[in-house]
Amino acid sequence: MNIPKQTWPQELADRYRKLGYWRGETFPQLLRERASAHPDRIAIVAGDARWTYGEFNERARRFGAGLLALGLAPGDRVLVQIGNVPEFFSAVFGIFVAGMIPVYALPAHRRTEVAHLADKADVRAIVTEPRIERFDHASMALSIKSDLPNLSHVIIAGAAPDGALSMDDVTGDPATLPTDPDPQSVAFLQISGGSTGLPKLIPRTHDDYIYSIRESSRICGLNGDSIFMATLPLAHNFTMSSPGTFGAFYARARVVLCPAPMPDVAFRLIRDEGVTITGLVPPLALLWLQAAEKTRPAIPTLKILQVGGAKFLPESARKVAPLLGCRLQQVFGMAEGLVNYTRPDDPDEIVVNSQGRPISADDDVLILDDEGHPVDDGQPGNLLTRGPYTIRAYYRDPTANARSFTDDGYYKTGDVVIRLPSGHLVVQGRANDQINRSGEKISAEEIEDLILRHPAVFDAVVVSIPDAHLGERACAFIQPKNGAPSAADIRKFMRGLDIAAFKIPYDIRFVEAFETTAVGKISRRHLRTTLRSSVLEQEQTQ
Ligand code: AMP
Ligand code: DBH
Repeated sequence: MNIPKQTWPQELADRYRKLGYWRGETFPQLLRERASAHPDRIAIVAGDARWTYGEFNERARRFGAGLLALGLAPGDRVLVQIGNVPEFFSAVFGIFVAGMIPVYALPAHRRTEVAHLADKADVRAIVTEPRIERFDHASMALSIKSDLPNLSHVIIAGAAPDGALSMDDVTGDPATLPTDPDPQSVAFLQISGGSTGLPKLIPRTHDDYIYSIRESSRICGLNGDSIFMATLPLAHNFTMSSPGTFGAFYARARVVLCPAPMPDVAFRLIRDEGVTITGLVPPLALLWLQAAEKTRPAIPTLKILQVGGAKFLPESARKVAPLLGCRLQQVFGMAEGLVNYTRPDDPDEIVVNSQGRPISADDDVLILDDEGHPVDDGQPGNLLTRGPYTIRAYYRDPTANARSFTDDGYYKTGDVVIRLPSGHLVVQGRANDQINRSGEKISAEEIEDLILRHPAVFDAVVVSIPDAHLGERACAFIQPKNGAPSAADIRKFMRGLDIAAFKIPYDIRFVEAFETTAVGKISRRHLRTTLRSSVLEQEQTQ
């Protein structure tokens, strides 16, 4: 029954409860209450499938009871790797009602990432689809299962190969389901892109996450008539919680699943389903704007287009209202907690130029220079934060915790921001070594470690470079040894490492040697800074 708890200091926990932030609500209760109050209201639309709140709850309960019937117990972790199909929700809420803890993997994750997450969270089962975008996820899950003795079941939303179970066959008697979990216990493990190593696990409690979705849906004006379209992957924290699908369920609204984020598909779905709000990463928002420049789409129901996950430049931000006929909302969030929104009644200049302000009056935001001194409004500094929905530690990761949290509980976001006098934040970039490729966070260190496995590589340094289409892209500098591999060799080798394809750098450059100091070794951060500047200078002179 090893249910992890996330701990804020007692006096803060008392304060958050007293102020009504934490209300003792849990995810099983959330779904049960909506299903009993509005059993026939449509909760989820996906293609021809329309699940009412009643049906959603029944499916989740049957699946949750099925997990118990397999011998899994409350507190067990279950990894979910499912694309934008409704089974994502019956799986996740089924795990919730069984008192178990979902661990989310992105569809793009491959064996290296999924095996790491499964091992780190010590999961008992993986729930996945047979294939997502032509990749055989079922076989991958079975192969991971053969390596992890505690991972006893692979469950497939769809037809199951030998050795796996079909989700439809994982059913049980809902009377066996446990009582609701402790609202302060961990509800699920979300994942972080991070700046070092493989993804880290983020323990979010019922109380803290439900506070963030409740306030997010209020800020975004969701109500029972709202129709939220999930355009980005469902497992992404933005799509899940800002206000996302969970915020929509909180507000008793409807969720429409978009099968592909391309403008033609999305515009048609917005029109056919009367979508009122959706969220995009900046490169997709640009694609929608380009399409709308050619042919103005007839999407009058769309009230809010949210853009977040990476910096949306003011030039593009300005075009949203005239071309799409809706209001822009900038969202700057992180799976670790803190989420900032521009508000519907903010002046246009703030909506275009800032990434929003925090959800809560109790979000403590510090903006510090490199020596740890607060900077004035208008000056860039490192963003640190703590508050009623920001974690105080990663799950089972003392090394990352020592690096990412201060002694007084602040999370060091790694973002460099400016605070405006109104409290809105303007994101300037990252202080640490992360590449934000279209909202997919890539750790420079992780890619370096992967490249270093190539037998002809002596050393590698990966830096982030601005990119017109992706926002940022990775550029890898490689110092070869014995022989001269080509960029194509390196990419082929990396594809063989079973990692998410978005991590393989296209831009690979070879160097004879890296700069060293008299002492012999130079800090990687310094090296990354100089290499990055050299690329920027080169690109400017071209
Ligand atoms: P993660 O910790 O993997 O959830 O990624 C969160 C990070 O994404 C933040 O710390 C920022 O670096 C980045 N991010 C999210 N939203 C925005 C935004 N609107 N503008 C700029 N960066 C963003
Ligand atoms: O990028 C993110 O992680 C993100 C962006 C917007 C996020 O977690 C969120 C909103 O909640």
